[in-house]
Amino acid sequence: MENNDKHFKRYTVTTALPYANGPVHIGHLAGVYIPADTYVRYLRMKGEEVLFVGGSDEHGVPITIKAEKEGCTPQDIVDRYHNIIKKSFEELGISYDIYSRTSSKTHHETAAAFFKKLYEDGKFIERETEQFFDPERNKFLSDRYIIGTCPKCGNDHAYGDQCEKCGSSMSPDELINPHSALSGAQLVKKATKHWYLPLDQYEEWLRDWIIEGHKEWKPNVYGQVKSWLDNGLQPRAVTRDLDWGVPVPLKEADGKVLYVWFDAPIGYISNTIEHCTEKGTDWKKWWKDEDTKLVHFIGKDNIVFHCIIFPCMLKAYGDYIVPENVPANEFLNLENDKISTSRNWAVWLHEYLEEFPGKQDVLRYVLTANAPETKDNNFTWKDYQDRNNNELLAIFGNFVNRTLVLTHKYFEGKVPAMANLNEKDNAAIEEMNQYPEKIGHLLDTYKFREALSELMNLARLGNRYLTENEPWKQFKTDPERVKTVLAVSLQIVAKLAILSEPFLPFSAKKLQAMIGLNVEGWNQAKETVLLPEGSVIGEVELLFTKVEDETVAAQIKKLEDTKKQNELNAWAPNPIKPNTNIDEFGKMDIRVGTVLECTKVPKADKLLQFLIDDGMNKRTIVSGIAKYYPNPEELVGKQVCFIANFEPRKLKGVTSEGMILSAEDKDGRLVVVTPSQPVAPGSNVG
Ligand code: B3M
Ligand code: ZN
Repeated sequence: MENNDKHFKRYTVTTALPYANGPVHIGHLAGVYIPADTYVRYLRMKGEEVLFVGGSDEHGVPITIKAEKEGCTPQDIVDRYHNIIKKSFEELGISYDIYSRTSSKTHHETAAAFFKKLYEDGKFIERETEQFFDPERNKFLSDRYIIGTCPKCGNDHAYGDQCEKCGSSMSPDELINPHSALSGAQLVKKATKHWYLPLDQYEEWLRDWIIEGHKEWKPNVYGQVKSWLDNGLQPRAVTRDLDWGVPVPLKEADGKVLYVWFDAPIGYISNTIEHCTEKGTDWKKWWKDEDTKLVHFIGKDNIVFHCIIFPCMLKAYGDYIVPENVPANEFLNLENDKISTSRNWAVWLHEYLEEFPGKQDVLRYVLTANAPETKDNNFTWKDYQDRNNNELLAIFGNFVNRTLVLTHKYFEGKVPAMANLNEKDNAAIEEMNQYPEKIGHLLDTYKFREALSELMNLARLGNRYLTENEPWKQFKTDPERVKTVLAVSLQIVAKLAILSEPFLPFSAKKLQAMIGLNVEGWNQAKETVLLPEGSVIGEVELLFTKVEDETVAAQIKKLEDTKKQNELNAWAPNPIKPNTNIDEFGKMDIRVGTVLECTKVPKADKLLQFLIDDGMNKRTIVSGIAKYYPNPEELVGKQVCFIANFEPRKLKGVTSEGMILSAEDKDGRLVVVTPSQPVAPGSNVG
């Protein structure tokens, strides 16, 4: 069981290293970064020694694909997004001790040395396999660079690992006519050696450590690890034939790099080394001391890497500690649709910070209150507005503001003595004193949503107590009573100022300054009197402001525009037909005609009947575009292009002499083709 009673001397807390091929979005924040920061801030307030490590994951094929697409280098890509990510984390108050990156020299050295030690200790299996090779680019290709025809659905642009059209996952060997996405060349198979970590050899140890030893882990994590073990583990390749990554430190491994999921978790260690080197402190105590509690914050798609593969690497190495807990969250959806970087279906952190200045805590609050802790959850802008207006503003902000304003109004901002307490006062005091313990225990056990809800219950207690005692009605008749009520309320405000800091750091600091509270730590909140008689309350500012309907509407429109843009991007014109030639084309007699009449064909909701002046005669042509021209008379007088020598045919009793040319838009809408300027009816189109 987690050693809740074992007091660890220090904590190493890590967060999944986001791929530096795009910015971070609310799904990342809700899943990983906000709960981790809340946990770390709480630990620090308890006086614990904590190292909070983050960084960018800068290797892997998605980055090289993006670089190919943009015609730049992978380093350009990671430099761009590493800086965007790092800056936006800082602005949201994610309080890392270090946020570094895996393209750093320290990381390359650390990861290479880690591999070398396992290699020299004989921990790897070496295997030679046949892989697809691009003879034109003279390089092996990873699955994403191999394209071919999907054997399941015939999609001729399926990738070596997955067909995005039918969703089947596959190996490149299953693709029909596999060829290179880079050069288009037919691929050849070539032998190549790779090094494998024999995960199967660690099954018993993993079972003992996790299945027996950590039954307290979150069910979604524990369950996934158990099913991986029940299915049996296979040796896992830890090297790749790629040129972007940490080079494999072996002479025989030219042109090979460490598999990104081998090097990335070592990034936690190399970033620690980088930090401690800078500070002149010992890094090993954070990773090689049993008195250190290691906690990984990740999303559910990273469970196998953090609960099986990386621990096996650490175990194989020998003297590393392994995580005490991995409280992985599930996924957050956006407006009931999966968040997607490629479809730009996201609320990007850097854009939010720009569009909602000063509202970092609102986002932290909403994403904690709505966190996908046990199941996937959904973010909507309406919920964002409601939680801000009906919870932060109406409960927390309103209680604080009324208490402070009334203290200024009746007592010149001086805190009255907490005296003449009646039964109800004592009940409120007893209840308020329970919250530090209650919230602390929930945070210790990674229940952030529940912890935040208890914080709001403390604010509700304050609101209820103030409203029930109505000091604004009693000041004239019983000022002593008002002194007591405000004194008690001010102690609740002070508790909120301390206990809210892990969740709402910006508002907490602002409130602490307003009430002149010097926060010494979490346990200080257990004291009944935090603001003694005579302390002075400073100038009162609003902690939260209303989120207006227009603000939410603008964000929803932004998403709708994204959806429309995606449909446009997703739509591709039909493939060009086989070549024709001038002779073939010459058989078509295409003319311009002027519309004399245009009416619906009776009992045929799709058909319009045109009377066309073709420069020689008047001819009737029927066309299936009625759905797109609800007021067909609007076409009278316009000029259209039509095929004059099209075989006449009877449609719904009307003889049609020709075909009117229409363009079919991406959503199937038909639009008649007209000359850009008026020409004589009968003019040839060529
Ligand atoms: N770069 C991010 C992800 O899978 C991955 C995490 C690495 S943590 C060492 O979303
Ligand atoms: Zn398919």
